[in-house]
Amino acid sequence: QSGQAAEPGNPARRNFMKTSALASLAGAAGLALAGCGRKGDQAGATGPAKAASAAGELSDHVPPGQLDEYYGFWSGGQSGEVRIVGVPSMRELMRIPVFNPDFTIGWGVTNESKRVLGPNFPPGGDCHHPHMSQTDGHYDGRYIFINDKAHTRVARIRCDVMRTDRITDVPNVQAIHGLRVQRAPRTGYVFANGEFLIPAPNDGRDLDDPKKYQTMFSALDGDTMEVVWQVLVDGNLDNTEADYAGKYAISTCYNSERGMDLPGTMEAERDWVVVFDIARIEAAVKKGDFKTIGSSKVPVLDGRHGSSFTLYIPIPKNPHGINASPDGKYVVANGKLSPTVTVMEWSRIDDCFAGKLKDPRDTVVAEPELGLGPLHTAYDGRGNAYTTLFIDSQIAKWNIADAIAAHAGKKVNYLRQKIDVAYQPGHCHTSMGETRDADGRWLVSLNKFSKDRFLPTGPLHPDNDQLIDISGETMKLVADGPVYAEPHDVILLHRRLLIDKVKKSWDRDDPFFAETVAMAKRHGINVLSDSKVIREGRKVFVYMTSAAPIFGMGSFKVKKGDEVTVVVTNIDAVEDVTHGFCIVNYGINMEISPGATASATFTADKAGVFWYYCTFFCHAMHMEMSGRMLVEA
Ligand code: CUK
Ligand code: CUA
Ligand code: CA
Repeated sequence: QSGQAAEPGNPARRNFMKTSALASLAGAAGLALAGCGRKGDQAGATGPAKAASAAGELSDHVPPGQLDEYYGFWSGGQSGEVRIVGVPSMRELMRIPVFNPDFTIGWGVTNESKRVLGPNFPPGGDCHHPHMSQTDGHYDGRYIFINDKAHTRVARIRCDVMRTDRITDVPNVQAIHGLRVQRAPRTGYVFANGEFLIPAPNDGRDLDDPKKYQTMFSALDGDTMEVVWQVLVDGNLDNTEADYAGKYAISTCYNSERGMDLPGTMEAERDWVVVFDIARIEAAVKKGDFKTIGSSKVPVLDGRHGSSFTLYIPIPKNPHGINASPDGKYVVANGKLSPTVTVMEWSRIDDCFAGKLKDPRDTVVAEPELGLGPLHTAYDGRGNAYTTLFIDSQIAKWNIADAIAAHAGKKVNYLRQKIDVAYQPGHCHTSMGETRDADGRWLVSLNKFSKDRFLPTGPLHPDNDQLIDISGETMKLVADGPVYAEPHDVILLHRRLLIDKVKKSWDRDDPFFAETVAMAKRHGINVLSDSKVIREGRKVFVYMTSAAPIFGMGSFKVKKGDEVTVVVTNIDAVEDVTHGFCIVNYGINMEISPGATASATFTADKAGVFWYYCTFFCHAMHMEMSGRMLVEA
């Protein structure tokens, strides 16, 4: 690839995008952005680097039959799902329904999925931040946790079967945005930010008294998925992060003003990050130093200014992302409306909690100016950081040690390079970059706008997730990856962490369908061999096997008005022979992969003949894999 490949699209279009983004931000509040100059360009590398990389350049080409080196787990935004994408090929491998109904596998249709979603699950979700469980700062391959901003929930995905297994409603708050996991000694806690300010309890009181609105930081137990404590904060909460020692969590706040509208959130020159001292919080919970709100039993601690277990560090202006460096030493808050990012040192946070610093700002060791709209920062494990600049449509590469030296007054240039991305990046993420194993090979820039980069698809454009080689001295754009709306964040992990842990068929004793199998047992059914109808009053249970190309039952009869539960067990032992079970005109479809049992319950409210058939192409005689449900009037 030539260096020219790094020059995206049409420069005039780029400038137009920047101007309009600036105008709308500034215009909304009648404010100009602070530090609007392009001083950040002093590295002289806004365009692609011309120098050839000393290291071999990386390619996105993965030949047919070859496996990708990395798993990428992409959040699906308001689609409510998570996607598995191979990196570097950027091929979508699988979708994992989480908060969204999905007719392909019957998520929201099957009883097994409804047990996870809850019986009256609300439609959809808005998931931003997927993070894998860790042990001592390394991915451990157990779970991926993800937030739902739309319905104030946190979900867990099992990585052995790539299926959502728990969803927890978080009480006392509204809209979970930031989400991270405890890195050490293990996950452990899952930290979740409540973003919006609401009355407590939110039952109709104090509607017109925003001074009484509040929000909280929540910790879930990653093993039980229970909310174990909450901490009331000043301001609101945006993104969150954890340290590498297991001592702290830290969240950005963009609304220290407690504004109820856009201008209101932009009044102050500085907002803050709030640091949570986990040991002190646990001690306070143990001591009973908490209250509960409404019908929730979750301990709520008061972590507002003056509390001994929180620390508020002023940060310019409406900070957004917060990212800990993989050496375990620093954490970076991204300024959004300030052209700066703020680097804090964890050991100084220790000192501040210990009363050894007189000003919380003394935890700050650098505040480099990078460009317009810094949102998120990623790391290469070689001392460099990569920050997305939303308004500039660039990634800025900068050196942490040099930024600290510059802050101390030395004449050094911490900026290494800026690369144009297309267009308007939100998150960026490096391979293994949120763990001690950051390997500095790939960076993905999750761009919110694709504009002119792809064939037109109607007024709704895909996002553009760009793959950038960071293995050498200079960043190189390698590939564009169009994606369906709207991934916010991604994690990239080496395949060695999962490739042997992922099951290729279901274990018969898997908890995901254990309740259904136990029900069969109560009915005297061996689901591996029996195809039988059991009637209990108006409830009818239809058990059948499936083995390519035949269901264990060619027809069954029920009466109009019966509540029917169909239970299908795939007894094909052959890897990849998945069956589906769809009843025509009845809204039922479910996927049954090898070794699985799946079930769905519905009311037979239409009399007549209704064919059921297999929806996954499983055999030469797949079309013939069908049967009849006979509903007597
Ligand atoms: S994000 Cu959720 S609003 Cu920067 Cu993680 Cu965009
Ligand atoms: Cu079974 Cu198609
Ligand atoms: Ca603010």
